[in-house]
Amino acid sequence: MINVIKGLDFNLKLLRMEESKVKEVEKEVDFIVEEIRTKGDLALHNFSLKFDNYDSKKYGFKISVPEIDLSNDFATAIKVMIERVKNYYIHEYKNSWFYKDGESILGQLIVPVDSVLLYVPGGKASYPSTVVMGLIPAMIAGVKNLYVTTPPSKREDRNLLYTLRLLGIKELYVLGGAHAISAFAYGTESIPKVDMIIGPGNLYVALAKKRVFGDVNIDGIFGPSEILVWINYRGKDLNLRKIVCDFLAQLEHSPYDRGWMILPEELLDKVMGLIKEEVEGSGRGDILKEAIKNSFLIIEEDEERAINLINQIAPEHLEIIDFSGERHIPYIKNAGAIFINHSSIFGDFIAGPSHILPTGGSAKFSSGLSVNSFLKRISFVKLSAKEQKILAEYGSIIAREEGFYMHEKSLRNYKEE
Ligand code: HSO
Ligand code: ZN
Repeated sequence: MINVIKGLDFNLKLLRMEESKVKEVEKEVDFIVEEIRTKGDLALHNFSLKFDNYDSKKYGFKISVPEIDLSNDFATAIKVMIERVKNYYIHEYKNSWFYKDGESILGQLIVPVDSVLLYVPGGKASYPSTVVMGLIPAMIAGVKNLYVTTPPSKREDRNLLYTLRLLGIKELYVLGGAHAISAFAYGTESIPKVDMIIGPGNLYVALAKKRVFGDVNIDGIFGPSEILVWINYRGKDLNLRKIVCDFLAQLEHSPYDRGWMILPEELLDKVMGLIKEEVEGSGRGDILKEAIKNSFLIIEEDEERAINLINQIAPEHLEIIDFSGERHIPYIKNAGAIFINHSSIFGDFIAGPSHILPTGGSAKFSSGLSVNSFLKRISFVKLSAKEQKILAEYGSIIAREEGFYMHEKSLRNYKEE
């Protein structure tokens, strides 16, 4: 059953994942990554067979995405989703900027990375929405080479294939897990090395991304889903079942998902009853039963303390239920995405922003996937001769004090010209 705790008793230790489990997987991931890096395709074939029960020697590492004619309600819905995600990201600021300083010009060039791999998770569910949420921001950023991989078990997923085609992706790699991440991070005889790897995945994928970071860029460590719902409202129109469903929706992806609900004591019994009812009636009850064990109902009625808890937890999704949720916005510093009034579930598919969001407290220092995730900033400097002469004086003094002979000499050349 779900944990119940008083706000004042909640502490960050309760947020940690079981460390021994993570350490164990980390070791395994280290081994897999190194095998691929040093042995290339040969190791990749072995891991495909071992972990995915897929004979890549026989069937290859990629398939061509067939043109599927879907004229059902999914086809309509995914097209609406694509339009909404495009409309959202088209607003994101991504322009280079320059200014004139006398005769000099300075600025910043904004340039996309050249190649990106999107990892689409396997498992029990299907994730065409993740294709949209990952690829559209990359396309708007101007990334030229986009690759997509997914575990081989998903190679006949019609909705996935249809969505890939809609977005112009003609090849799908059928590699999953840590071996897929390592193959694209370092390249093998058959797999291209990319500049950046994005997308959510299980613990293996998340740890592999962490492991290869530095050799390639990654979007972040986006692990099991999370939600924090803050009920700060007691009006008659409070629809607790709707809130509980929003809450549980984020807990049904995997047994590692986590939720927190901050609520007044008077609502506790009702909410617990509804959670029990909904979990029992759910088609994914087994996962939910595990995920609620990692989750907390936190009794807290003081606004300042509630906001403090939110900022400490830094949840992936934050849903605020209040008569005017917006009034709290200036105080929320850490969250992947904020949803005012019963709307967190829209964020998964159809609101507009990407559902690839920071988890595990990483919203304290990082952001969800967006156009900017794919952009690099290159400094631009064109100094006039006059400015070079003036600045050389100051620059050479700093060089001298730092003890760099050639730096100082180089700067002096400009002074004396
Ligand atoms: N809630 C997930 C995204 C997703 N849900 C995709 C279903 N499909 C992100 O935390
Ligand atoms: Zn979801």
